[in-house]
Amino acid sequence: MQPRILEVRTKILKKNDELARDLRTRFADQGVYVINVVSSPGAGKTELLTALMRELREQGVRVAAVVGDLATENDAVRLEQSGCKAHQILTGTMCHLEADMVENALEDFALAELDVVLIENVGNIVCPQSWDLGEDLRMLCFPSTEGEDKPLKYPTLINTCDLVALTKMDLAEIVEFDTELATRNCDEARPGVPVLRTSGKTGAGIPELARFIRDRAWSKAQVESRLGARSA
Ligand SMILES: Nc1nc2c(ncn2[C@@H]2O[C@H](COP(=O)(O)OP(=O)(O)OP(=O)(O)O)[C@@H](O)[C@H]2O)c(=O)[nH]1
Ligand SMILES: [Mg+2]
Repeated sequence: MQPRILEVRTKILKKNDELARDLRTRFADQGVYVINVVSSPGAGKTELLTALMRELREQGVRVAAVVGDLATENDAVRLEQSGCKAHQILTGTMCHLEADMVENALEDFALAELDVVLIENVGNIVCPQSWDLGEDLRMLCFPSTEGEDKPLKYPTLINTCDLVALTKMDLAEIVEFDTELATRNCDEARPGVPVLRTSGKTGAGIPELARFIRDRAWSKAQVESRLGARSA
């Protein structure tokens, strides 16, 4: 039975990869920069993204969010407190988002009128890693409250990430989080990955994170418009 199960999984992943590739092309055509935000449950994704969207909006970046949860609209409601639009995806029993769910959710948005789309994935430290959503950047939220060794114990997700946001840094001292060791562990699991220190509660590190994203979004838009001009 085992080989048959693997065969089916391969087919589903292939279909997802094809759709993700189409989404990536669409995002490039529309000049929108897309970030897939992953973490364990409760790592502070929604808190961070709400603060981040507020900051990006104040900097003149047009941003919206898509968020996946098994149940409730809670996170979309919280994200909209930033003043930006958010769309909730309910996954039922699924522990990750898939490209077709994102594609359907995006029907709510005029992509050409956005600079950045943030996708808050379902809180899960393993499942989202093999599901490409067509994103430009995958960001792991790693909270101070989880302990420094988590990137080493659960390497699969960080292995696919381009950026780590250490979250809940306002609690670091209280829980005796060794930030230097955690940063070294991130680097061991994913050599060279940038690590930013943040707190959605206090706003620490949010301007730096917003700048990081804005710089990448602008450079993508410049490259795409140059390519567009060349092919026109
Ligand atoms: N002290 C502190 N608490 C935080 C911070 N960020 C989030 N929290 C708290 O941690 C809990 C979980 O935060 P969420 O933002 O809901 O985490 P999440 O990763 O979006 O959770 P799921 O979507 O359920 O996976 C909430 O009680 C937040 O108030 C932070 O920076 N500092
Ligand atoms: Mg959340």
